[in-house]
Parts: sequence; structure tokens; C-alpha cells
Amino acid sequence: MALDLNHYHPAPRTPKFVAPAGAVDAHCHVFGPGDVFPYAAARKYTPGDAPAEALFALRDRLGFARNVIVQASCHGSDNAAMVDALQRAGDLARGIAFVSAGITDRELAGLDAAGVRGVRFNFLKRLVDATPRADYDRIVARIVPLGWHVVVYFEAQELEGLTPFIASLPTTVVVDHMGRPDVEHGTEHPQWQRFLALLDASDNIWVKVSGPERLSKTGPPYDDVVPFGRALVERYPTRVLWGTDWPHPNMETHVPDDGELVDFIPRIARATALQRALLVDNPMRLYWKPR
Ligand code: 0GY
Repeated sequence: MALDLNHYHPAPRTPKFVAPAGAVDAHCHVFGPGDVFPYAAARKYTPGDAPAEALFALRDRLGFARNVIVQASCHGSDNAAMVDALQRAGDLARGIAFVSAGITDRELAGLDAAGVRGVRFNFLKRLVDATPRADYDRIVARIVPLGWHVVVYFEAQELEGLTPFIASLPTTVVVDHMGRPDVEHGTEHPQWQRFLALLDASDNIWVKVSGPERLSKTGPPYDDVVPFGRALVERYPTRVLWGTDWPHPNMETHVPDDGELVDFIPRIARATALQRALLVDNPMRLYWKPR
């Protein structure tokens, strides 16, 4: 049966890898449902609905305990679907919002109370229109007092231009999807080495070893992404995070099986201690620290 590329996998397999107790899926989204939480007028794509209850069912099926739900561009700065999911999850989810520079203190406080712990700055032109630097500066000034962090999403070829901005951020910074290297270039390529240099230069920069389904040129089981993920986990064991990226919007090649993505974890985090840091200790320290 052909799967719908605009919809999450309807029957992911049970992973062979058993995640440690309390494991966190630190990068996933909720979409709609569109009749309750309409998609943004200015969106660049319209996803299939992927509501909170489907995310929670996946969490349980994969043997995970918690989620970090990242606001996706198709909902713009209306964080209602994400906040609704956080409220329904209770203490089992945290959120990353997309906010405009004009957000009020009251709105920010509401997001914080719901479990939001950061904002996402998205630099992918196919997903968002550019945001002026002055707006980013205003947003950063507003989130510092809340103790929030910044999640950045860019592709490797943009890193050189973005490095001064990223290095100037006064918060913890989390880079999505391994900084999106071109895996065909290999790990000796200057773009990958530039990314490692960025991480080497600051303990405040974290990275998600997520998205092999987006980065791979060879497809499942994503062998060509293993050297990249493994390098990050072994070099920065205390500041790596992992996420499914469910429900995988904008996939062009295949519908990822989330069980297969979980089985990617022990290939990049080979030791039990590394798995525990990646899936439990690191995300708990960043997202669930007592306040
Ligand atoms: C992801 C990746 C993508 C989409 C978004 O905000 C979004 O719409 O992040 C993508 O298309 O690469 O992390 O979900």
C-alpha cells in the first residue's frame, strides 16, 4: 500500500531498541486539526492533520515518556495547537514557540505557564519569510528574563553567514537536525568542520541529532547519516538531544517509520551512558529543570 507523503506513518513498527525509562522525544510537532486550529494564512505548506492525541499514542508506542513540541511554520505565530497539546500532556510535554517581536508580556507569561521554554528562529526560505535582525534582538531581550533558550533551524550552507549572530546569542542555543549537513560531502567537508568549530567554541550551543530521514540520500535505515550523528553524540555527550521529528512534514522521498527512527539511536549512541544522556539527562536538564 502506498503511503501518503503528507501524512505520518499510520502503523510504525515497535522499535527493537528499548529507550531508557523517562526518555524524551525532544523534537516533534502537532498540526491542527485544521478545523479546530486553522493553519496560518501565510504558510508555505499545508500539512495533513497530526493532532495531539496521535502524538501521545506514538510516544507510548515508541516507549518514550515525554515530548518537546516545536511550533511548526504552518501554524505561524499562533501557538494555540501546540499550547493545547502541552496543556493536555500535563507535565509530560514542554514547548518551543514561534513568536513575533510584538508579543505582549501577558502572552509570553501564558506561554511560559503552559510549558514553553524557548523560541524557534527558522532560517529556511522554503518555510518562512525572512525576519529582520532587529526583531530577533527584541525577541531575545524579552525571553532572557524567562530563562528560555533559542532553537535555530538552518542549512549547512547558511552557517557561515549566521555564525556571528548565533555566537552573539546570550541564551542557550539548540541547533535543529545536526545543522542540516549535506551528507554526501562527508565529515571532512569544510561545512561540517565549520559546524563542529561552532560547537567547540561554546558550551552553550546544543544540537539535535534528529532528522536522518531528511538528511539521508540513501534512505532507510539511514546509514549515510550515522557518521554525522555518532560524531556529535561522542564529541558533545552533554549537549545533544534526540527527536522523532514526527509527523515529518515536507518529505519528498518516503514516509518515515518512527520505529525505524528509534532504532537509529543505538547506532549513533552506542554506549548505554550516552543513550541515557541523549534521551533523559540532557533534555530533562534543559526542559524540566526546577524553577
Ligand atoms: C521540521 C522540519 C521542517 C518543517 C518545519 O516549521 C516547520 O514547518 O520545521 C522541514 O520542512 O524541514 O523540523 O519539522
